Amino acid sequence: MDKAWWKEAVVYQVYPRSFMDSDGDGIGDINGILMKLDYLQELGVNVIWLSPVYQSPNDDNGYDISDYKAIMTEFGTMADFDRLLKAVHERGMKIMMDLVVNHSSDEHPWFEESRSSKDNPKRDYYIWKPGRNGKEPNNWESIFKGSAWEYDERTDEYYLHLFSRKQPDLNWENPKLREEIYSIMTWWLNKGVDGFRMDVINFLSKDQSYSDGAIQHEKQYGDGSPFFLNGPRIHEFLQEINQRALSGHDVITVGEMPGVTPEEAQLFTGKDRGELHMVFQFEHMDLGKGPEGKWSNDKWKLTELKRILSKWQTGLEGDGWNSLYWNNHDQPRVVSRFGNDGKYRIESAKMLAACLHMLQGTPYIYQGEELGMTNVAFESIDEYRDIETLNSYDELVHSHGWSKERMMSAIHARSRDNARTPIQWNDSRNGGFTKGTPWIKVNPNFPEINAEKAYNDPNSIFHFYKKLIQLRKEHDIVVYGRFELLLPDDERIFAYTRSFEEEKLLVLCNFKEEQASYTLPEELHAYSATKLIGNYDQEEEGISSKPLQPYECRVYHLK
Ligand code: TEU
Repeated sequence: MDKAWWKEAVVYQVYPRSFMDSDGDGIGDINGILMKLDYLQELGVNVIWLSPVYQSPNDDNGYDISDYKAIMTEFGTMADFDRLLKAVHERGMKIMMDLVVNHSSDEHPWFEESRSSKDNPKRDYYIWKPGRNGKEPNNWESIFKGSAWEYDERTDEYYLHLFSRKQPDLNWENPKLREEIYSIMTWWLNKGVDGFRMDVINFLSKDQSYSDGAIQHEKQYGDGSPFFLNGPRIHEFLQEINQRALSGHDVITVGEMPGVTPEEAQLFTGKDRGELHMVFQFEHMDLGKGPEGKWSNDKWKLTELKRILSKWQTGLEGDGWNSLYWNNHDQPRVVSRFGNDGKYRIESAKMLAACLHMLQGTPYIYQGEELGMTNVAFESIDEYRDIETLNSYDELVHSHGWSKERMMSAIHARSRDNARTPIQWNDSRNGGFTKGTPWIKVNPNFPEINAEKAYNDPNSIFHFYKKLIQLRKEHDIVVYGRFELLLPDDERIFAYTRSFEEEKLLVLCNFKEEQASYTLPEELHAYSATKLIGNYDQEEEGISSKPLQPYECRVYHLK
């Protein structure tokens, strides 16, 4: 297995709007991140992934960019950014930027030109089509609900927007547009940024037929994804991004890829392919999806979660590389989703952390995960800010007849705003996030769950994460060991080994509130075992035969 710094790294995702507000306007900012660098350094993370900080009208909180070379006014200035980059580098850490180039904002000057006339030189920077019988060019649904096409009367054509109508898709078929993107990337690389997380990067290449998608469950719109997920030219575009922008820079790259399989990911991340280091796959995040997508919030089974994660572990072994994540700014809080955010919040948050960080791949921590922050349950839809949540409420309650109660309970489980409430720094007003009025309310559990409290408690989730990160630095096996699943049919325990040279790791995680006993393969008992980390204290020699306590995890080093 080839060694690489980005395999050994731990990445921490900052969602700047909700991280720390330095100036009292209620919105997190770059100077706020600067104030918390000591905290991140103490945790031990190597790379900070910044969700978008570019100029944006914030229809989708910065994922709609109107100027790729300017900092969002609410977040600060380019001088603030330069200071942040310098301070991060001085601490031996790196910054990964969010690259959102499947679409821009409709307020980007390119789009303003593009929509102005059919013969404008920038017309083909975006995807324009004439209507079909006075309606949209095809039946595709936008990921944020409604049609994926918006009519523009100025030129009597429709433009494609896979996300909101304020996020028109860029036309990657146009070589001039591609050159613009490479020059933006080069501009940031020359500033010294250390990598890119590439937003929905497997959506770039659209099948040029723009055919109708299949309609499921008597829906109004069709599913266009077969025509834009991993489209015909996607590998060519990624290789070109490398040749024209990334080559010669020792940076980290990860592509966000809904709908990707391990076979495709192998092509995206294979070491001789010149595409990406790793991808964010979504199969484990899609557990519980039903007829109404994520809002169905169906039950999930541990055997399914294990099957998916093991398939990815073995599928990319040796050549590709995995990213490891439980949550991000689009997903519910993991302790509420796969753990227990009540009685066993601390135990289950630690168990989930160990379960993920001991897998093979580069781990990503989403801000607040290291504190065991939980989902939030605002009473009224008026307290929500996320465009996907608001549009879905509108559609399901107003057009599909869902009761408000049913929708609010789906929102409490699945809304993206679960991840976007401000970081709880201490038990002062607004959890210490802002001296003003926060742009979205703070989770009311901040007096109990906050960074100051966690920092002062050696048994906290924070210190557990710190130890996991430390173990990664001390043991090659944590980074490079080969994964093997144990007990595949067990609905309570996620158990696996990692193997590297003569050593093994044994990881045992109980996902349930009840005790769980287990029988391990005989050969494991032949090793001498030391416990590396666990979330219940019991120190004894060798692999314990005692049942696992509720949400207990144990990691043994076998030699
Ligand atoms: O997300 C892409 C994506 O497909 C997700 O939107 C996901 O399907 C959805 O959030 C599930 O609820 C990326 C960004 O991470 C997200 O924040 C942006 O809204 C989106 O792209 C558009 O840029």
